[in-house]
Amino acid sequence: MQVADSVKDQLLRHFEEKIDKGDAIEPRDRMPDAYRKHLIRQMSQHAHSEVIGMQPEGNWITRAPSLRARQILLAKIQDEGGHGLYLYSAAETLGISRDEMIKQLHTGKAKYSNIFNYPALTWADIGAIGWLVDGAAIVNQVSLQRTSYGPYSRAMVRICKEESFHQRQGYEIMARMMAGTADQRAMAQDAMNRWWWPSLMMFGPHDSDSPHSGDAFRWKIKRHSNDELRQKFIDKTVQQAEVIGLTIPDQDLKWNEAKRGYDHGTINWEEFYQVIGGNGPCNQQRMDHHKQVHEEGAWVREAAAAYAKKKQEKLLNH
Ligand code: BYC
Repeated sequence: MQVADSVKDQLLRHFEEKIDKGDAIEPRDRMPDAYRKHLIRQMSQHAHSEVIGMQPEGNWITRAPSLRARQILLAKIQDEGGHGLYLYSAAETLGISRDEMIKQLHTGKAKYSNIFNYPALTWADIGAIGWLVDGAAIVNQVSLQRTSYGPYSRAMVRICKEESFHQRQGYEIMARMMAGTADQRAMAQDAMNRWWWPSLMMFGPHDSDSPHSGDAFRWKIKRHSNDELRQKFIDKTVQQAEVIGLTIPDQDLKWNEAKRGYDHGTINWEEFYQVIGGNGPCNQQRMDHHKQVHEEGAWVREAAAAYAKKKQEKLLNH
């Protein structure tokens, strides 16, 4: 028993040394169970967000205002599906199956980003999603490129390259609308007003109210705090809004020379907890749609699994 304990201690020390040195943890490395669970929670939620995030945008494919806009939107949505797949695969290296992750999503055990529970009401919303939502996601994901778990960090490198194109796609839509008619400008400002605050919530609760941050920093899963990343996003986005003439819907937003960043108004955390607790405007619709499509796609998964099995049998028989 003592011998077993000392081997366990040694393995744990080895894990901690790797973390301290800044080395990546790889799937075959010994890791504490809590580290594994923490990553499964975060990575599966991240994957679910990418896939559920296809819904509000998918709603606009047939209504995009030009063929060019439609092609770009279609490519962007396909990218999001791909991001979900990289992340599910990366999470599977931690010993959880994709089926189990989907089950956790369907039973409400696993969350997905608050932001995708809001409706995309106009074409300007597609601009706001690309510019603000992907813009917020990039700030978070650039930081996650240096997260301690190797497969997660490598997935982030590829995802960030694609997200920066998405952010520009959204900004281009907003810039064009702001250069258009009074109605188009009003539509862009209305989308800005509705998406700004939920985008700030994407970074999670304030550091003082973030229960997972302690472990996340200790294990170098997080490299920057929720508030640090939110601040970074606000500082870069305010300037982009000014350039195209959009107003940030926050009367308390003002430059703070001492911190060389913007101070902002109070975030409505009551709304955030309602939305992530299942009571946002579109939670029911998003989950119903995901469940229905998952059921309808069962035959595709079965066919793919049968094909893979046959191929493996063939290889073994040769
Ligand atoms: N939404 O202790 P905390 C995209 C939960 S998709 C919902 O700070 P943590 C795109 C949190 O899970 C990109 N829930 O947690 C796709 C926890 O509850 P649980 C999405 C949230 O993990 C398609 C509780 O609040 N990006 O870009 O240290 C089209 C306490 O929070 C949220 C990611 O997923 C939220 N926003 O920090 C367009 C990034 N925030 O789990 C675009 C990866 C917090 O105990 N995730 N909660 O039930 C992360 O970086 C971190 O998990 C977070 C939260 C910063 C989000």
